Amino acid sequence: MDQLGLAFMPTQLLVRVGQPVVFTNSESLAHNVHVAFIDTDSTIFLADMDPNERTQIVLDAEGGYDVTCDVHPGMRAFIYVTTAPHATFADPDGGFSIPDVPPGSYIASVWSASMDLRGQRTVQVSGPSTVLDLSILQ
Ligand SMILES: [Cu+2]
Repeated sequence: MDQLGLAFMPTQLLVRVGQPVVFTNSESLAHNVHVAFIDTDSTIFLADMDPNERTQIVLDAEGGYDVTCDVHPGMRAFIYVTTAPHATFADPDGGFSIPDVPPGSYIASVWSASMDLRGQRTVQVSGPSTVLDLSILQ
């Protein structure tokens, strides 16, 4: 995840538990990287990022993480860490697609920063396309 143009790029990142996340600062301004685990609102990582600096972290807990720069409050990003074999971010309207999922039985989980909107259910994937409505999970 790069820091450039007073922004994090990309603004959303999906990683596996234990997969390294590299932060870089590609502009001539100093930034920092502040990573907080959303469920506990606790800082997981905080480091100054001078121009051209690079740092790497590993996130071991599944869930959502806010990424901010304390120097520039407009700089925000989000990391979701998962153990799932297939995962994606939903569009702003809630739509999503996950290509190339082999047929079988899966547990589909929805994560949101709001715990009220989380849930899961079993889904059977078969054929070339499976429609999955996760709007009513409870
Ligand atoms: Cu900054």
